[in-house]
Amino acid sequence: MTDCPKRTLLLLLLAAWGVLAVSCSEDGASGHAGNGPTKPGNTRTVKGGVFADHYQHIRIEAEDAAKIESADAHPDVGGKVMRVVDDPTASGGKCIFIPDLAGTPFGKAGSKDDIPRYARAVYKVKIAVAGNYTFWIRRKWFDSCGDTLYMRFDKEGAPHSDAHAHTVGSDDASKPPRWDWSPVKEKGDPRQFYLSAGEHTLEILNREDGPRFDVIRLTDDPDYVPQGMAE
Ligand SMILES: [Ca+2]
Repeated sequence: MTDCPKRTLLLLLLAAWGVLAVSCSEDGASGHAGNGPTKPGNTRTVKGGVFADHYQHIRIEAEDAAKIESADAHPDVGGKVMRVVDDPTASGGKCIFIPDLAGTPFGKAGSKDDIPRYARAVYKVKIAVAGNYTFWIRRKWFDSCGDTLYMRFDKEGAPHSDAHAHTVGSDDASKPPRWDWSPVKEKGDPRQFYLSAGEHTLEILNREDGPRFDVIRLTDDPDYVPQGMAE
């Protein structure tokens, strides 16, 4: 019985620790505001224990664009330059596709089309926490003349390929082409875009013909590298 006060104190300390632990966990989980649910796979181990990842993670299915504005493709291809297609190898079973020879903003698709053909997919992105974000896109390039896209934030209405349009791609010569992730790069590293809290417009614009793109990821974790479908 002489142990009782000590035992009570121990229990109180354990209870306090439990409250603290739950508080930390909830705080970390609430940091995952974005356009899609974030799964527990984003937790990471740091010195002294395991903490919930406090970074922002936004995941967008490419085919869920707020709108796609596209010129008609070259008549030999038909349809639009940029279109949503079924693809069993894509996340959600769909991706956006720019067929080979459909057209480019430079007026060349192979050797038979000298008319500029513009296309873009537009996304509305809600940023909960201002910061420097990296942009990743799950894509399947076609060939060395079909392995780039443009992207830009908050420049809707600007000329198609102006200084605000960043090229993503030209980074994988795998044959056959494969699904993989590309960031916008700056000096070899993923480029960081400062995004204030609030809504932003993200555009993916055509540059070459042939690419498919499937999922977009934005994160303020500079070390994050998406794998697989990054669900
Ligand atoms: Ca998809």
